[in-house]
This record gives sequence, structure tokens and C-alpha cells, in this order.
Amino acid sequence: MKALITGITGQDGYFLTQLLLSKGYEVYGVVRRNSARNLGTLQLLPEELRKEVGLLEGDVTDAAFVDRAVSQVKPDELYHLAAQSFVAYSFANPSSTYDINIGGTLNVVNAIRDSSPRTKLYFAGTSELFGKPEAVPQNESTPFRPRSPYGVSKLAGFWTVKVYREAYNVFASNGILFNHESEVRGPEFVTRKISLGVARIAKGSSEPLVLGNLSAVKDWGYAKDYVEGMWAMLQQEKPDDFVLGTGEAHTVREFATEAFRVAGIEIRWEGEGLNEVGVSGDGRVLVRVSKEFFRPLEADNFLADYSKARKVLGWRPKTSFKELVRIMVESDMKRGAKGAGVPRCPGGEVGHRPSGSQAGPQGKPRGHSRPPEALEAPIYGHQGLRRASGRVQACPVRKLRAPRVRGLPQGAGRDVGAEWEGVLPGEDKRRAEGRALLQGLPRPSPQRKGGYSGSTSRRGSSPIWRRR
Ligand code: NAP
Ligand code: F7E
Repeated sequence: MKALITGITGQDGYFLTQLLLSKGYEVYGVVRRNSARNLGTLQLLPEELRKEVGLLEGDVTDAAFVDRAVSQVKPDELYHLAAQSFVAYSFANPSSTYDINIGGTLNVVNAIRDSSPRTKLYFAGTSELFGKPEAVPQNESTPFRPRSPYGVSKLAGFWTVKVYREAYNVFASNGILFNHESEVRGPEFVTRKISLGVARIAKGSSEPLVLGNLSAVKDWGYAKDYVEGMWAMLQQEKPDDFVLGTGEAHTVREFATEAFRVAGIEIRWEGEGLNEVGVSGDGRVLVRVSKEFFRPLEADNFLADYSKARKVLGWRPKTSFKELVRIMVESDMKRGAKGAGVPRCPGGEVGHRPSGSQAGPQGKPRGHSRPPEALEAPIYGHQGLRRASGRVQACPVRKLRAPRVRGLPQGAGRDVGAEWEGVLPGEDKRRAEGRALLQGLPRPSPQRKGGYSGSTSRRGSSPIWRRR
């Protein structure tokens, strides 16, 4: 079985890649070029897994690229996870959010319809579709009323998938996933911001954690459980839409209280609104509230009714709220304890989106006051990771049978392929493999060395890629 994952360098891509490799899939992933040439969360996978993934370098907003990727790989399953996924950022940059989330999804469904109609598609829909929910809890029949440009863009994606399912008979399923978090969650999301802040304070920092709406109510689960539901949706006979969540709701305040408790710190809450503070037993203010982290509109009061997924898919969340908080806080405390091994944000604040985004926290331009954890945040999909690469500790994963991916040489990606035919200087072999696949070129080969056509000067510049 072959799977293509867009958004493979994000949180869900990290867990889905491991799940699919453990099931013996050939896995390909779309990666965006960025100046740091980093691979986001893929970089956190153990080397033996990472080297099994075929990389296709491109952007989902590029229709020609998406079509080439789908028609060349012809995946049995396509998981379309790529998105501008930060809700706060979507208020500041609705246009790019629409381009990626709507345009990218359209490119994916068109490519499947035109070039690989037997590919099964998973679309990453969201509880943000419900916005201000009419009913509690929410299931597949609850009306959608999105409350952010992100929610609106995902609504367009959701309906696009449904229309293509019905009009062209493609197997396309929508997941309506409630918040799911993990130890590799982007640091701009509130749960990770809290786990990083708690780890910093537990290590002795006296700077409080600064948050926004403490009363927002979310249904938080563990991302590792949710990717099993995505996979299960594509194993059904017919495409359909499914809610995945936990059926348990908590406020941001409760998440923070539990996170401090995991670190051995009991906090009590005093004051109201912007004056509310979280105070430790010895009277230190550990949490403050700032207007800066509020949104123009809030979507909350979320609670999932996942009974359809339980009945049809046999899916249920395995990780409790308390376990989730413990996993995240303990992971950040361990990373912190490793000191120099922890990749640092090179002066960027929490909320710095990987590759290209110019927004700071909550989608505001850079230069705003920085939450102190910014300076300590391990940033994934960020230049900080590249700078620290080689020293980054991969997250522990159970040992997996890592099948050799057809078409990718063993060891691909381990080193820079200057000696390989068809690999450009400075290029990773897996990227070269992906590029060759997309361009219809022969696979890079270790057999013949120095195979660039055209001259390279002694200083080694100007290789010319030759089409054969
Ligand atoms: P994430 O960590 O933000 O990852 C987003 C991924 O999309 C990254 O790999 C990113 O690549 C990629 N991407 C963004 N723009 C792209 C473009 N133009 N071309 C190609 N790739 C692009 O998100 P996540 O938490 O894993 O979520 C996965 C999906 O589920 C998203 O669609 C999200 O909206 C949806 N979702 C998430 C949740 C949740 O709670 N996590 C809930 C419901 C739905 P870079 O690394 O280059 O930025
Ligand atoms: O906010 C409140 C904030 O940014 C959660 C994405 O994966 O899940 C995610 O979207 C709540 C909101 O995630 C801060 O106002 C308080 O109510 O972690 P978040 P999100 O907006 O729920 C959905 C399902 C997706 O689909 C998205 O892709 O926390 N909050 N204080 C804060 N939020 C942030 N980020 N930072 C704060 O300081």
C-alpha cells in the first residue's frame, strides 16, 4: 500500500507517518522548501524511520505540482493534512489561509479526480466548523457556524470534498477532529505553550506564563490516538464524515492547573478577567493574562459526540486528559533538563510559524512583547531545529518494522549526495529521489559517480541538471 501525506512535517504528520510505516505502507510526504531546508517534525523521527519516507518538494497551492505528485505516486491513500492551521494567525492573514486551505484542497481533489481516481482521500476537517455551537455535544449533524477565517476555509474544504465525493464518485472522507495535542505540538498552540512555560518555571524561571482567554472550553485529546481514526476512515467500504474527540471538555485554566500539578506546583486562581492570576502556594504569580492573546472572535464550548466513529470505525480515544497533560509536561521537562541538546528559538517568539510566515504571537507582527518561554521553546519546523540538528533528541517511539521503500535506496537521505548521479550538491538524496520522480528523471544512482553533465569548476560550482 502506498500513502501520500501532505502536511507530513506537522504534528499529525509525525504520528501518521509512524502509524503507516508500522503497517508496512510505502510513505511519501510533501515538504515545502524553506531557507533552512529543515523537515519539521520529520526531523524528530528516528533515522531508521525517516530514511524510509519519500519526499516530494512542493507546495499544495501549486496545482501543477500537486497533480504531478498524485499522478506519479498514485497513492492508495492520500492524507491531506497540509494547512495554515493556527486560528489566531488566520485573523491576521485570512488571504494566505484561504489560498492554502481552500486552494490547496481544491488542487488535491482535482488531482485525484483527473489523475488517480482510485486514491482514497482523508481531509482534515475540524471542530472549528462548529464555531459557536448550536448544540452541546457536537456530532456530524450539528450545524456549522465557523467563527474564524480558518473555520471558514475548512468549511469550504469540507464541502469541496463532499461535492467531489458525490459528483465524481471519488472516495473522499472528512474527519471533523476536535483539538488534539502532543509533545510535538507547535509551540504557538495553547497546550504546548503551557507545557513549555511550566517546564521553564519548574526549572527556576521567575517569569510568569502569559495567556489569553482562560475560560475557553475545548475538548482536548492525544494526537497519536487521532491518526488511528484517520486511517480507519479510509479502511471503510464507503466514504463518510466522522467526528473524533474525547467527549470531555476542559478550560484553558484547568489545563494550566493540571500542567503545574504534574510539575509538582499547586496553583490557585485569584482576580477576574485581565486581572486574573495563577499563584503558587508560596505566593509567586506564575500565570498572567494579556489582551494580546485574545481573538477577535472565540470559538468554544466544544464537546465531541464521537458515537458514530465508535460504532462504525471501532475508534475511541485511549489517552485521558490527565495523561495527555502529563505526557506533554514531562516531555518538555526532560527536554529542558538536557540543556544544550534542546533546540532554541533563535530570538523568535512563540507563535513564529515555520517557513515564511511573518507573524508573531496570535498572528501579530513581530516586535510585540515576547512571552518568556519563547526564548526556551524547542521550535519544530523552524530554523532553530536546523541549527541544533544532530543534537536533537528524537522522541521515543516503539521499535517499528521499517520496510524498505521501493524506489528509495537504503540509506537515502543520510548524507549529501555530491557523489551520486542525479543528486545536486547540497541536496538530500530523498529530496533528489522525489524530484526525479516528479520530473520523470532516472532515479539517483550510487553506481556512477560525478554524473552531472556540464562542467563543474574546481571550486565545485555550477552543476547542470541533465534530462535524460
Ligand atoms: P500543523 O502542525 O500546523 O501542520 C501543518 C502542516 O501543513 C505542516 O506540515 C506544514 O508545513 C504544512 N503546510 C502548510 N502550508 C502548506 C503549503 N502551502 N504546502 C504544503 N504544506 C503546507 O497541523 P496539525 O496539528 O498537524 O494538523 C494537521 C491538519 O489537521 C491541519 O489541516 C489542521 O488544520 C487539521 N486539524 C488539526 C487539529 C488539531 O487539533 N491538531 C484539529 C482539527 C483539524 P511546514 O512545516 O512547512 O509549515
Ligand atoms: O487555542 C485559548 C484560545 O491556539 C485553544 C488548531 O489545531 O484546534 C486548534 O485551534 C484555545 C482558544 O487552538 C491562549 O483563545 C488562551 O480558545 O491552542 P489554540 P485552537 O484555536 O483551538 C482546532 C480544532 C484546529 O482545527 C486548529 O487547527 O486557547 N487561549 N490563551 C490561547 N490560545 C493560544 N494559542 N495562546 C494563548 O496564549
